[in-house]
Amino acid sequence: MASGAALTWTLTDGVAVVTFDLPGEPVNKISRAVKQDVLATFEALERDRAVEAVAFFSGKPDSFIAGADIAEFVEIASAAEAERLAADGQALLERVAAFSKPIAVGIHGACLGGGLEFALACRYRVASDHPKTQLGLPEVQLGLLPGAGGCQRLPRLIGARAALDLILGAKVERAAQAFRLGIVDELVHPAILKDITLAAAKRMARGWRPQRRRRGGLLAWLLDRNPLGRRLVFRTARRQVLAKTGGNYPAPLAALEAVEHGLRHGIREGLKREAQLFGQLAVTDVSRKLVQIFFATTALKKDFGIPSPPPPVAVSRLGVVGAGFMGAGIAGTAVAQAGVDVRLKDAGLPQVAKGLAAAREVLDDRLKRRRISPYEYTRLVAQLSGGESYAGFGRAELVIEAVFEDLAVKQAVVREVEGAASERAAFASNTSTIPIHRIAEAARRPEQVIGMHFFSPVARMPLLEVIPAARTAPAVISTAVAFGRRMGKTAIVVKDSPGFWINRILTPYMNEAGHLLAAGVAIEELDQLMVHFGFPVGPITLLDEVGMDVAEKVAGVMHAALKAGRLGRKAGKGFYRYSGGKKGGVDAAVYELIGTQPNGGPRPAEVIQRLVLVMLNEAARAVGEGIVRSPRDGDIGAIFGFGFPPFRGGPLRHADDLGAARLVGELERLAERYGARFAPSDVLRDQARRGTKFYS
Ligand code: T1G
Repeated sequence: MASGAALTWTLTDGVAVVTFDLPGEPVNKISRAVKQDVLATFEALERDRAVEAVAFFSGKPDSFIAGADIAEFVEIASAAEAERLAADGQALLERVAAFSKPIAVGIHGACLGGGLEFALACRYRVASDHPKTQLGLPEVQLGLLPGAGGCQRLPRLIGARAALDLILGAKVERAAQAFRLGIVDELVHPAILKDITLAAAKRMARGWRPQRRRRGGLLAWLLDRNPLGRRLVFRTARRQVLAKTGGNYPAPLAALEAVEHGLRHGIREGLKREAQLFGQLAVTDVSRKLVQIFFATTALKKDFGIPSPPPPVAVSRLGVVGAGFMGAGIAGTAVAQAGVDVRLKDAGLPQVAKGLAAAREVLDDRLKRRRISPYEYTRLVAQLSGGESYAGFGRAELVIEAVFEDLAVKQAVVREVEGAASERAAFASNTSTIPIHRIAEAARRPEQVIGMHFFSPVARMPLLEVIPAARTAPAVISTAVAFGRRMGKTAIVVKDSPGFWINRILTPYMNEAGHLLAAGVAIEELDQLMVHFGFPVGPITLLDEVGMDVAEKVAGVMHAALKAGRLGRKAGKGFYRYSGGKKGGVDAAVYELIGTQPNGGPRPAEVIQRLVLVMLNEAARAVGEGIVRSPRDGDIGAIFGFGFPPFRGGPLRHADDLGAARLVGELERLAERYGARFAPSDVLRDQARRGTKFYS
C-alpha cells in the first residue's frame, strides 16, 4: 500500500487501484497540496513496472471530486497568480492525459469542476447510476471558467454545442444524462462500479481501445464539426449569454472565448487562452462576490438559526392544508424533493383534485427534464393523496397551512389541525405577512407553531423564511429548517415581525415603483432599468407575478389596479397583458386606471437610485432590529428570495460597496425632495459616523 496524504493505492492483477480520500474533509477538492500528491502518486505508478493500468476512485461515500479548492481562490492576489494556478492544474491533467499506462476512473457522487476535468483527462469513465452522481463544470456560477482544460477537452468529447450548453449554463447533469451526452462511457449500478472500472482498466492494459460513437448525426456534423457551423453556434451562444446576463457576468463570455479559441487554434493555444482568461476572471469583483455566496450557502446548510439546536424530528409524512397555488406547490415539491408522503386537504373535493393535479405537475416536470426516472415518478405520485377531511393527518410529523391570508381563517385551521394531528406534530404557517405569534394565540400548543414562508413558484424559488414566534420550541425550529432543506430550499431563520425579511425590504421598493409610476415613468422603462441593474425582472413585472392581492400592501396607486381585478399573471391581466399564460406588452389602459401618464418622470439614474436606496435603507433598518441574524442571512435571503443581483453580493454587501457616508448623503438629498420615506436609517447614520460596514 503506497500513499501520499490524500491518495493511496494497492495493486490488483497489474492494476493500481488508486483511492482519493482527503483526510478530515467531507468532500475531495483539489488544492495545491493535493496537486503535489497526485503528481507524486503518478510518478510512483509510472516507475512501478508491476503497474500495467490504473483504476481511480474516490474514498468518499457520496462525492467523487468537488473540483478545485475554492478557498484557495479567495487568497489570490493577482491575475497572473490565478493564471499560474490554472496553468499548474492544466499541466497536472496533461500529465494524466499523457500517462503511459491507461487510466479508468470510477465515478460515484459529485464530479464537478476540476473533478470532471480530471476525469476527462483519463482514458475511460464509468459512472454509477445513482441520484448522488452528478457531473458538471459549474465554474461560471463562481464567476470563473473551467480552467484546467475543461474548455478544451469537453467540446472535443461531446461537441461544441453540448459542451457550451453545459459550461455556459453551469449545468450539473445526472449520470444517466451524462452517459447520453457521451461524457461517461458506461453507466452501472453502484454495487459493480469498482468491478466494471477495474475490468475496463485491465482490458485497456491488454490493448483494448474505447470506441466512442459519433453523436448527433447530420446536425452535429453541420454545426459542431465544421468551422462555418461552429461560427454560427458561437454567435448564437454569445447572443444568448448577453441576453441572459445583461453583460453583468463576464465568465460565460470568457468561457465561450476559451472554447472557440481552442477549437480554432488547437488545444495548446486553447489551454493558454483558457488560463489567461481564468486569471482575469479570478480577480474580478463579480467572482469574489459569487465565491462569497458559495461559502455563505454552504455555511447556511449547517446552520439551524439557533445556538445548540436540538435534533430535528424526521418527517416522513407531511400534511398540507389549502390546495391553492402555494399549497399545491408545497405538496408537489415535498414529494419530489424530500420524498415524503403528502396528504393535501381543502374545503371541497374539486379544490383537492385541482391541487393534487397541480402538485403532480411538479413531478411531471421533473420526469420531463429527466431529473427522476419513470420508476421514481410512479413511486412518488403514489405518495401524494388528498381529501376534504383531516383523515391521514394523525401520522403527520409536520403540517403546513397555505390557506387564505386571513388571521381568523388561519387561527381556525390551527384549532382544527390540533384536533386531528398528534400532540408532537409541528404546525407551520406559510403566511407572508401575518405575525406568527398572532396565529399561535389560537393554539393549545403554541410551542409547536412556527412560520415557514415559501416563495412562488415553490418548486423553483430556492428560499425559505423560517419564522419562530416567541414561544416556538427549539426542536420545532430545527425540524422546520431541516425539512425545508430536504425540500431543496436554503433556509434563513428570521424574526417574527411584519413582513419578516423579504417583504419587509421588498415593500418600500414596490412602493417607490408606485411613486415613480405616478411621477410619469413608463412601466416598461421602470422594469428595464431594474433588469439592467441586475434583477431578473423589474418591480412591475414582479407585482404581476406575485399578484396584486398578495402584494396589496404596496403603494396607493397600485390599489386602483387591484380594485379593477388586475391581479396580475394569474388573472390574465395586470400591468402587462397575458394570453395563454404568456406575458405581452404593457396594457396601456392601466395608466388611466392608476391616474397617471408615462410622460417621462425622473432621469434613469435617479429612478434606479430611488428604488435601490429605499431598499438598502430599509434593509439596514431591519438588520438594526435583528430581523435577520447576520448580514449573510440577509444577503442570501434577498438573492434567493427575489433575485437581488448576485454579482452585487446582496443588498448589504452592496451597501458596504457604496459606503454608508455616501448612502446617507444621497438619502438625505432624496428625503429633502421626496419626503421622509428616504430619511436615512439610524444604522446607516451610525455606520457613516463610525466608518463601519455590515461585513468587517
Ligand atoms: N472547494 C472548497 N470547499 C468545498 C468545495 C470546493 N470545490 N466543494 C465543497 N466544499 C466544502 C463546502 O464549503 C463545505 O465546507 C463542505 O465542503 C461540504 O460541502 C480549475 C476552477 C460538492 C455538491 O463549484 O457544489 O474546479 O462548510 O455542504 O451539500 O476548473 O459542495 O463543511 O466547511 O456543500 O453534500 C468547481 C462546489 C470548483 C462545486 C457537495 N466546483 N461544491 O454538496 O456539501 S472551481 C464546484 C458543491 C474549479 C477548475 C475550477 C457542493 C457539493 P464546510 P456542502 P453537499
